[in-house]
Amino acid sequence: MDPADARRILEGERDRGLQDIAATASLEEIEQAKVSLLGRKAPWSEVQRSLGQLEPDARRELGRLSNEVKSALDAAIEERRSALEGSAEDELLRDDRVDVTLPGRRPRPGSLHPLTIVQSQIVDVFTRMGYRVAEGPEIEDDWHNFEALNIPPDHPARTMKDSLYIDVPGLLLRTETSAVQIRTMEAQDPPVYVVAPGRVYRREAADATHGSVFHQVEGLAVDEGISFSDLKGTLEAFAKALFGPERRVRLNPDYFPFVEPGCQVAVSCFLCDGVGCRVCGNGWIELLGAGMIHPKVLENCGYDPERYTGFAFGMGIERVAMVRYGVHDLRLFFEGDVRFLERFEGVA
Ligand code: 2NL
Repeated sequence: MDPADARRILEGERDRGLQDIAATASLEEIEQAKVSLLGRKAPWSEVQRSLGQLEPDARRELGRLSNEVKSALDAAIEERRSALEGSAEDELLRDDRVDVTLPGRRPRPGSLHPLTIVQSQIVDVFTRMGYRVAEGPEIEDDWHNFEALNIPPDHPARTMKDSLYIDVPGLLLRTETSAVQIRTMEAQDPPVYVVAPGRVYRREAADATHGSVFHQVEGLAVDEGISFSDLKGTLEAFAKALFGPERRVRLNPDYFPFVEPGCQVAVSCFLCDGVGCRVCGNGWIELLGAGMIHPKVLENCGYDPERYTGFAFGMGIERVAMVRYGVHDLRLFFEGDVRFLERFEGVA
């Protein structure tokens, strides 16, 4: 190869190479440029291979030029490569950017069911007075649900019309949680102070104020020397704890086979304080049934009615929740409509 041609090729390749390298836009293009400038078939390589046939002076001079061209191209390639690597990283950072100041998507909090809220408020009042919580089966036998409670065989509650029997003879869905208290008394000696919250079942046509399942809290205190005034004082403390310190209770005679005497308990209205309003009508809200435990019931549980006396009471949780939260349709408690349930977010 003519030395002048070789020089022209080397200088041309250097100029073309520096331009091509500067024009690359990606790491792949850099690799392609490197092959076309310094690869085996590149013009620079051809010159390099022909150097051996030149005169010593020309070979020395062109050899130096060839090395300079290669160093210049190598340096330009490396510089461009690191520039492109840097911007690839920039691009990645830009695409993956997270704005940590954006408000998060808030998960909607759940809420306790209003019946759960009211049940635990009621139970808490009594556990603070020293009562224990008792639970029992929802399928009961005739003894615990009726017989032990002094409910006679011909009582209407016992008919298929009012109770929900299952297809095992002698068993039914419990109609009150009294059965739990009978079990408690059978299992331990006095003193007994228990509350029994839970689901109970009645055979009733469902409407705004009736369902076939509802919830109850019953309470029971058996000890030596328990009197009717203990019953009244306890229920008064309960009414004040649940509905405010101004509340009073009113007792009217009533009949339940498992108590004697029995009464119906009303609480002075928490809205009008007994004057009469939209919530209560005449100033009083009837909330509980109660009474002194019938001696027959104590005897049925193995207690000596000459030595021990006791009181008992029962209330419907739905009824308490309805007056407390101004709910007029019982079905709202059982339908699970979130528009109703979310009103109780944060209530506890
Ligand atoms: C009501 C009436 C009442 C009782 C429940 C009871 C339990 C035992 C012995 C005696 Cl083991 N009594 N419970 C007494 C009077 C009334 O509930 O209206 N419940 C919603």
